[in-house]
Amino acid sequence: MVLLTGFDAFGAIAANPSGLAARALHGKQVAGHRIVGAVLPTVFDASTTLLDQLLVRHAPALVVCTGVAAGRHALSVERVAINRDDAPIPDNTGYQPRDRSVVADGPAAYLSTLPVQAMVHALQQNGLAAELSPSAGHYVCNHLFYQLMHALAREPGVGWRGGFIHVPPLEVMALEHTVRGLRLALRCALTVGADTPVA
Ligand code: PCA
Repeated sequence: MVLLTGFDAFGAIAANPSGLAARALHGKQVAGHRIVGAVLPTVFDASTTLLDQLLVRHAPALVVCTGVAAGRHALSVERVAINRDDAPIPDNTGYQPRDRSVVADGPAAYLSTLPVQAMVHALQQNGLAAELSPSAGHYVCNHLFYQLMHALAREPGVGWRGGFIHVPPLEVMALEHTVRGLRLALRCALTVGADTPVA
């Protein structure tokens, strides 16, 4: 199976397309794999705990975590998770870490192990707005992305490929396009071999 996570509502985001898309794709098949879609709370600690539980329970072949990013106009495949929490607003429990490590003794950053170039190319070929993104920010999404890559680095057998995609708000991209894009992204990550830059 493959694991696809999204987040719930937070801050000014009343309906989070990432969580809605994960729910819409739950139980669907992609490239011979069943999708387990999960909605995580927009909470630093609890999102990580739940992700760890899902990794242990499902041992997924592929993990793609997603969240919404205000101001983005394209499906944004993230390149890198950095070891820094610096929350511009509190999470859904009121916790607001400022300039703290995600993992105290962890490496400065992890690169996504998804075929990020091929995924952006596949999305664009299918008529969707898509881009490579150099930063997942400093809030709960980057935190979860870093924790995911840290877990996969410690236990490579759990799932070789993992990474993060930011999606635009619902006012910018209709949910059906986000859902279609995430399914295409999963298919690409399951079927392409080594990633290569696409001209
Ligand atoms: N987006 C936030 C956290 C939850 C979400 O969907 C972020 O970009 O960090």
